Amino acid sequence: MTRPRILALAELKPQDMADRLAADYEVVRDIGAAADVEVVLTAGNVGITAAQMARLPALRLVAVNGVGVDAVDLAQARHRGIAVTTTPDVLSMAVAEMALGLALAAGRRIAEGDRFVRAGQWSSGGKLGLGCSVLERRAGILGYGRIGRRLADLLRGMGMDVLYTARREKPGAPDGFRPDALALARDCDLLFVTAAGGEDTRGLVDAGVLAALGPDGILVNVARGPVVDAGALAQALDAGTIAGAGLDVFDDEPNVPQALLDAPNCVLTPHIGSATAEARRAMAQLVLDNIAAHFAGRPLPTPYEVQDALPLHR
Ligand code: 8YV
Repeated sequence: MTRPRILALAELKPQDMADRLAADYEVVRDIGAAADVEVVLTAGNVGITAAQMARLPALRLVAVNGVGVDAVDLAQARHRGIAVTTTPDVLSMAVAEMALGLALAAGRRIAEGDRFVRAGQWSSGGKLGLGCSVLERRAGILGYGRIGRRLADLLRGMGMDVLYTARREKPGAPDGFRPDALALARDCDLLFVTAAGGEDTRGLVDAGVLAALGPDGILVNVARGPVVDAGALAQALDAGTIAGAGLDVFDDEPNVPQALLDAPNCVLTPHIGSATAEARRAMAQLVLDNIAAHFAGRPLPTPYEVQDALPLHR
């Protein structure tokens, strides 16, 4: 029996999940040889452009291995009636714990301390400056979607006061609402960015928001690089307008601006928020389930919900 052909613009991990994909489908990697394919596998940070879609006349499903759809041309998908699926919920804890880890690493100078020890500065009598407490401070969540709320649960469970901003106040939410990023930054010490990427959130964290966060403030971004104005952030770190930052995402991955590479009070990781074996296995399973449902003519298990794309208040 011939296996359906699918175009893979991204890979599945761990390897046994990629093997399962390859067992059930003929996996094509060259878009030039995919004019007949109905399904594209892509990732949150890879996506698919309108120009790529135009080369795929038979396309019916874009299966994203991730939750971000900012790199998918949604308008074109809608126009052509192409379904989009994502992998919600199963990665929320992984990304939330990454955000917490970055806050701890920045506030308690963990990465800096590691470099300090390895460079022999401790053994040669050096002293690392004081850090600041993380869990005894007030957290602000910018973007109260699935990941933001998972992070809020985690932080509240550890005794932190948590505030959030979102498109609108969520009735019954256990955390305090602020109407926009500026008001949130004014009232919190740790600002966690978990908002969706895309034009609506580009530059949401700007120089004004960083100034409002203040000289003891820490910024963590596990969402998308462009939500934070990287130039303003580099300046704020250099000038001491904020105390530190933890960044897992960047404008032009895998390239990181030199000013951030040079900032000692900035912890950098290579977009690994969802990169736990557990989360990646569950994500891959959802990708396989969505593709199988498409070919069987069944409802898609996790279609992307359009209301998730509404803009966040500025
Ligand atoms: C992954 C992500 O890096 O979910 C997203 O949108 O950016 C991340 O989880 C990526 O999608 C891995 O496939």
